Amino acid sequence: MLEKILVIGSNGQIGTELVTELRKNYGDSNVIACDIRRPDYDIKNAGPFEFVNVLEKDILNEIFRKYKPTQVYLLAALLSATGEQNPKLAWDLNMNGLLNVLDLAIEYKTARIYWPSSIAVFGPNSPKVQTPQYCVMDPNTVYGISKLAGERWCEYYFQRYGLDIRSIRYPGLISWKAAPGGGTTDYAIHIFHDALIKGSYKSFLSAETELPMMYMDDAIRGTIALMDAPAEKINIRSSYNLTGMSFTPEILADEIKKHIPNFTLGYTEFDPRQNIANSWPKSIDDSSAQADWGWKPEFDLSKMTADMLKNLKK
Ligand code: AKB
Repeated sequence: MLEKILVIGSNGQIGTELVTELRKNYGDSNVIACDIRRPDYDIKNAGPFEFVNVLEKDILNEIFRKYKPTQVYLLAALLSATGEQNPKLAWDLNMNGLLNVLDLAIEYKTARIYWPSSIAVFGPNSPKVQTPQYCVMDPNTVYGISKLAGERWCEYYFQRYGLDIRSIRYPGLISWKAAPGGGTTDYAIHIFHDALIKGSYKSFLSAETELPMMYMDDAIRGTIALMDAPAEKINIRSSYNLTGMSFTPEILADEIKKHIPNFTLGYTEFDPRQNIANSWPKSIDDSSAQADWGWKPEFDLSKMTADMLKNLKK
């Protein structure tokens, strides 16, 4: 079957890399990048681009009518830190954007939908270590609340309408191609830039704050693997736990020092993102993803650090 793929939120940290990879697999003209901002990267030259605000359902409807997509990746969202600055907007975008896409997917018989969830669905009373797929979930950020509600909607649309929707609970994503977009885990990207430019970094999270993380190459590979898996292998229609590694700012700094021996790590005064990080898991049990569709990360802390520094130096 000829695939037509919409990537909504194509200019963000994930979208930038996902569009490139999907275009390699399906052909440039079959992957339509959509965003509210003009693309900065190769995306605009390589294939089609549409200005779309996921909250403007009429315009979104026109895009569905024009392309009749077989797959949609909905990446447009406000993340944890920016969400706390504008909770109502975060709820509106994260929730109504999803419902708009789900409804249009039913109307236009879109075969498969991808929607990202996050470790932010867990909260202060969730188990912190090797957090299981199913446990207490009491998120206390608007981002986490919207992602947990979104997961429930995804499962509901699957059960009620048979919509083939697939999802991953991303940990912090580390990448060098596009800037991160207002998350709590962003320190793990800023630290690399500052290490190379200034030789030092001030972390807004404390030395011992351990969080689950993943290198973008693994995240893109995992996302496409989940979308390519046969439907009968997908036993979880809310969202799959997934992880690559876990570390603290101190452990990451020690790894960076292996490449930049004079690098020093300091800490800022208390930052509200610390409270968000404190409510999240330290590590994730992703055995369901491993068993159902063969998930296996390729990047650990040392391989990721070496690759980040090599690419950012360029
Ligand atoms: C964030 O920090 O908000 C995101 C996430 C973990 O979903 N990176």
